[in-house]
Amino acid sequence: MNYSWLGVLKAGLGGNQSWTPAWPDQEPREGYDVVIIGGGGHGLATAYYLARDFPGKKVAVLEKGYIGGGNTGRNTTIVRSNYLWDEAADLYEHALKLWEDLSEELDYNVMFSQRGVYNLGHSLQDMRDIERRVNANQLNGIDAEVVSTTELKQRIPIMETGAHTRYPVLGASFQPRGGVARHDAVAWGFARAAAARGVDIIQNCEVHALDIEAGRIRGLDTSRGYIRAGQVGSVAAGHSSVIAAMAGLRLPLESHPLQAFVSEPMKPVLHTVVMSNGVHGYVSQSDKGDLVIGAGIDSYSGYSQRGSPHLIDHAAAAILQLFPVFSRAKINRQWGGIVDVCPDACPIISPTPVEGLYFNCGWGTGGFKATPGSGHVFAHTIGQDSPHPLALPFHLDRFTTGALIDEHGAAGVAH
Ligand code: FAD
Ligand code: PYC
Repeated sequence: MNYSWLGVLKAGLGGNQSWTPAWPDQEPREGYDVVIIGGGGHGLATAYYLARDFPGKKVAVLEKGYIGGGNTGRNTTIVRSNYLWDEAADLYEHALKLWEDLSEELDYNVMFSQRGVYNLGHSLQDMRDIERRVNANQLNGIDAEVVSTTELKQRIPIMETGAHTRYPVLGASFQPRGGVARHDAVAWGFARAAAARGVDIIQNCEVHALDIEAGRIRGLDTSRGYIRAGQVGSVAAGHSSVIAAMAGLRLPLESHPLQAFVSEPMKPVLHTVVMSNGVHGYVSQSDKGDLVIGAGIDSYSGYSQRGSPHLIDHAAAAILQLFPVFSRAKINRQWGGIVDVCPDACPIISPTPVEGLYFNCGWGTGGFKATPGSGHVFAHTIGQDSPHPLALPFHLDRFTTGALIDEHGAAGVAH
């Protein structure tokens, strides 16, 4: 292919007829060894690692809309691994290590930018929690430091930290290796690399029912017909409870809208990511220049990918208290996604009582950062029919044994 500007111009004017698609648009086959429900980042990553690590298996991803059109394409792309408890820290750090080589692994630029993530403290209790979490992170070999207000002001001069403000900033945790990535590129990169290894990516294919016989999965009824399946992995984020109900299972999940918005693009002004759990807001600046701002979840449960405007209003007001310099920026777009929230703010990565049926869900407001790690451990869990050691603590059993992993503090977004 000719990549000169003239070549690109000619191809564009000719309707890009000479370009090969990044992944083929597949018709469903009669059956597969493994079917993944959900073409978000996690589903596509699972398919990629299955194809890479279990090359004998024929794998398909079924997506009811277009790939990345769920939370993957709606999230605010913050990546970090500074979780409190060992089990969660290990899982998210595994993902962060994979992020560091992901563009190379996929031969696709996912624009992973390690610009650092600050989590602000606004009260003495916030600061005690931050110190505890930073200590725990350091013990787990995760880069983390406590930053004083004076230091913060030097690093982010446009941030209002003073004691007279509505949200005085008493300090922060900082993870230098945290940052952001380009969300669609993550979906596209995994799709392209998975397809290159023989995975069928089937869009506009909604799963309507699961065919279960004698306690074992046999196949799926879809909007494009019946598909046989030896194993099925559900990675459907906000719709996980809907899929579980098809198998007669009830998962400990609530689906809530989570909203975000972007400003008009502007010149580079904020070179890092700033989050505040207390204020219920966070902000970063995309490579395109828009301020990317989000809030806590809407308090009601539901499946509308919209949410209610007062949360956006609240988040904008809070961010403006911290960054009065943004007060004249215009809001360009607002949207919502549906997140599936677990009682302990940790995911479920687990086999189920139905043989051959597995769930990967419950990432709530924070699953984007886990995408490669989640896909990797879920692929192992399905491929070996046995949980990956990093996935074991996130087994469904924990809701009966009581071995919950409470990550509400580190989840970073209020729920
Ligand atoms: P999705 O991308 O939602 O993929 C699931 C797919 O399943 C969807 O494409 C859906 O169409 C498909 N599906 C559902 N039902 C069916 C069916 N019956 N048949 C076929 N397909 C089906 N996380 C972070 O780590 N950092 C952040 O900064 C961050 N910000 C966020 C901001 C917002 C506004 C939102 C909404 C979420 C945010 N998250 C963040 C959370 C993160 O987006 C999710 O945890 C993560 O993207 C989940 O990925 P996924 O691949 O599991 O889900
Ligand atoms: O989990 O870091 C996170 C996050 C930031 C915004 C939404 N989720």
